[in-house]
Amino acid sequence: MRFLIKAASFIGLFTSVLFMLQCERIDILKKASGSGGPSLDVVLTGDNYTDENGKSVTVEVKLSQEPQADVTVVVSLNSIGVTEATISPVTLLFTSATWDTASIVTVAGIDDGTYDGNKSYKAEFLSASTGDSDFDGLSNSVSLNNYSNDHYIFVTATGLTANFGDVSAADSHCNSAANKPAGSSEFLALIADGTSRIASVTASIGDGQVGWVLEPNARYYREDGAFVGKTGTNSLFEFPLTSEVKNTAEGTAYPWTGLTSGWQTSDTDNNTGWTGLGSAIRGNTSLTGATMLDENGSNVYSSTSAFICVEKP
Ligand SMILES: [Ca+2]
Ligand SMILES: [Ca+2]
Repeated sequence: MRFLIKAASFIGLFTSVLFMLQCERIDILKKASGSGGPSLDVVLTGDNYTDENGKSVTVEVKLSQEPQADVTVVVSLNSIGVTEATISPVTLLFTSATWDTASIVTVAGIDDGTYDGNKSYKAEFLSASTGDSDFDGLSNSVSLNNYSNDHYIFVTATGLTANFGDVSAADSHCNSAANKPAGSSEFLALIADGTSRIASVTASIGDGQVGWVLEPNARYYREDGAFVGKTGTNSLFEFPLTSEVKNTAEGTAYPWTGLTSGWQTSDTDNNTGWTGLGSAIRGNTSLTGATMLDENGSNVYSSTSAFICVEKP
């Protein structure tokens, strides 16, 4: 009798050990079916940046292995990202039939209307509400940049006579200006010379541009934060500007432009390269209409005058 009880206990123990080993084996098989175990696979297709004009990118998301139950993935942006972009859709569902079919997530930059520069942000992916514990809490992310469409614009506090030589000398004057906005990058002078810097051949169209200094679909700001105006797809300001280039405390400045109010290169003598001893066209930075480009008219070359300077991207 005692032998029979011992035998039964032994068989029971043996069955339990066998069951445990079998469970372990199933678990090992399950984890080994993917190359590195369960994970969220995310692949960024194309560029790794959006921009404030709405450029979008797509991310392909799928699971690394078949789940035992449906897996929901929550899609979001990090705290900087929510101010810089939109993301869609915000949830993804993977089943045993769709786990290896990539779901497409679209991220698009948004225009925040402030001078804030380029921003780094993340698109984040987190599995939740899964019926398969192996897929609970898996996360992944993609790093992106949102390129700004905003730039500084200012008028130099000092000037040059109109025989300063060429457009690069005017650019240098912008970049060495004591009143250049702090923390900004490189500036170009908003002038035309008819050869290396042309804004428009036909009035107000923006055709035939050469080395032109304004960006398309961009916003320009004064250092005091005032929004001066935006450009269209033709890289020309949409008039009237919201604010004058120079703030009222700075007073009026008449910068060399070499432009007509239609952005064409002025045919006044000095605009053939900014080397002559004749006269050249000046604008008026206190105006917001198209005449801000040429309102002060033709002035003798020796009138020391400022430049309007615009920031490169
Ligand atoms: Ca921004
Ligand atoms: Ca911005």
